[in-house]
Amino acid sequence: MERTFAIIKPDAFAAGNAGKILARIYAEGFKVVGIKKLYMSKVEAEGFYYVHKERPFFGELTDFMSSCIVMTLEAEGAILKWRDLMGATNPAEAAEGTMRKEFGTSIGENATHGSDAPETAAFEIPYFFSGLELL
Ligand code: FUP
Repeated sequence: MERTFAIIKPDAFAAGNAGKILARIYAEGFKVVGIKKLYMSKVEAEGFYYVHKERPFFGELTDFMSSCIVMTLEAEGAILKWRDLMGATNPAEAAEGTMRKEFGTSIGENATHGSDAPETAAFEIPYFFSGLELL
């Protein structure tokens, strides 16, 4: 079993799509081992996305990441499985049936986040969850 870190981003949350995204997560067989709603501060978003700090969209991205649902998901091959269900970063390029195709509106407002590698998941999960929240 593998764990990955997932976010329902502010655009999807505000549009009332969190329930539909969660329903897909369960339908695809993930176990939701941690879940909470939070308001990410600018500083927290900057720490989370530090790998992108030199990119031109960093300011916009870290302003945008505010009211979110953060999750830790578990499944066989959870990292790739959730990346596949999310679809391409740009909703315009995402495959039919993926979360970003269905619920994303632009490359910045793309509905969901998912860890892209085991090392990323190992950083992202404990960034938002303590061990006691993942029992
Ligand atoms: P992903 O792993 O699919 O979320 O994509 P990236 O790590 O490349 O990008 C992280 C986030 O930065 C994206 F979800 C949205 C934002 N972004 C932009 O706003 N513009 C870009 O050109 C690329 C990424």
